[in-house]
Amino acid sequence: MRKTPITATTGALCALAGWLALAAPAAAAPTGGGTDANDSSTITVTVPEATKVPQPAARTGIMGSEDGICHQYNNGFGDLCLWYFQDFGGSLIDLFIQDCNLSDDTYITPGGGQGQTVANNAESDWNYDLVHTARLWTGANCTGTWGDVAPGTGGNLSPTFRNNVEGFYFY
Ligand SMILES: [Ca+2]
Ligand SMILES: [Ca+2]
Repeated sequence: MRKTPITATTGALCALAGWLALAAPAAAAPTGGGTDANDSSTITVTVPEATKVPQPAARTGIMGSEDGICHQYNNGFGDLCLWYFQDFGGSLIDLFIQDCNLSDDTYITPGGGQGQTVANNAESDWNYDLVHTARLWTGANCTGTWGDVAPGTGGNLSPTFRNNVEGFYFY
């Protein structure tokens, strides 16, 4: 089942300072096997620019996570943002802390899908972390099939993962 795609060329997805023009094909999967979580198509829409802030230094606590803003910290750490629709469309959730159970999380920002459960409901993603890869899983508790989103990349989730991500962690 796919949600109805929308065109995502305008409109504030959240309170972001600006836009970063990135025509971003999915990067190759890192070494060590596995698959890329995103499809291979080139996305021509812009991805929201990260809100850059000078903290925190470690991925501990919950500062800046799930506040509706895609953060990137000055040490290169950042949120994994997931969108309800393809092409970074609809409501998003920003996740700074790994979460292998997205069934108790809901989309935050105004837009299509706001308030909906995140698990099995994401169609696009961007890893704002420039240091760590985000590994997405199709099953609860980070089980099933995994796919990676390399640092500073994202796009539309491939058919394997579209509306089929239940958890993730950074590594
Ligand atoms: Ca955030
Ligand atoms: Ca959760």
